[in-house]
Amino acid sequence: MVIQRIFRAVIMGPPGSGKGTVSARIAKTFGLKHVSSGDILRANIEAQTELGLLMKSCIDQGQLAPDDVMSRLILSDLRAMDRSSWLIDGFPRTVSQSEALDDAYSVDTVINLNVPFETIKQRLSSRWTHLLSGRVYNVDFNPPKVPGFDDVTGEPLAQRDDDTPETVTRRLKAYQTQTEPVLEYYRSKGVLEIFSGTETNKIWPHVEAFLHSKLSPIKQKVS
Ligand code: G5P
Ligand code: MG
Repeated sequence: MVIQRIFRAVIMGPPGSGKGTVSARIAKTFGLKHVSSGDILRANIEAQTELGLLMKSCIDQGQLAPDDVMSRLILSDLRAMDRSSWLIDGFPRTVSQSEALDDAYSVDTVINLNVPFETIKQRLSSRWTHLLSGRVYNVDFNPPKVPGFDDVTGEPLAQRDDDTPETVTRRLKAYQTQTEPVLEYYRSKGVLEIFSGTETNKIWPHVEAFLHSKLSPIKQKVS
């Protein structure tokens, strides 16, 4: 079965709340294209592009990249997939970015993962990432088949430079001051759906059931 009409969604939540993990499940189950602003920035850093070199110190320090840079970057990616249904992860992150997105597209739903900060701090210290693809692992939750190596490419995994405890604290602060107001923005538009919990495997069935009410799945349920 295919999705009948174009569906545009945003996934929000604090750093480490499971946006990437849940997005991968949504993409697999419902066929939405997953656009992750952080993955795009890290791929640019890995490839040492001009953008990557400019944004690296900002990201490593746990600060947000400038609104105009981010809005241009993501909107140009979205324009290239005008006929697809998509799910954006990590954008918008400020009210100004939300307005830029709104000017170009109408968002059908905003999924917010509401996970306590204490849970997040524990998770991020044990996250390992395949930086080029954005695939994430966790030594306790979803370890790679071979420790230290990506399941798909066999390439080595790395810890993100912004996953140190000090930088995680700064990222959580930036989330509270700059990103939480975006939740109110979407609540007032009537498109915000909140999913609370401390375990992705318990949150996921609720997200999946909610999306089932709006979309046709393309595949069997993921475990
Ligand atoms: P990112 O890349 O968007 P964040 O900080 O928003 O980064 P992050 O860290 O990528 O979010 P996530 O995607 O929400 O986290 O979470 P995840 O990776 O799926 O899960 C976190 C860990 O927990 C993983 O190891 C996972 O396996 C594990 N896990 C998941 N569920 C469970 C569970 O139930 N139990 C356990 N034990 N573990 C679990 O942005 C990075 C930077 O880029 C810039 C900013 O500088 C930002 O800080 N940036 C922007 N700047 C301005 N505007 C924007 N729009 C920007 N977008 C990015
Ligand atoms: Mg992520």
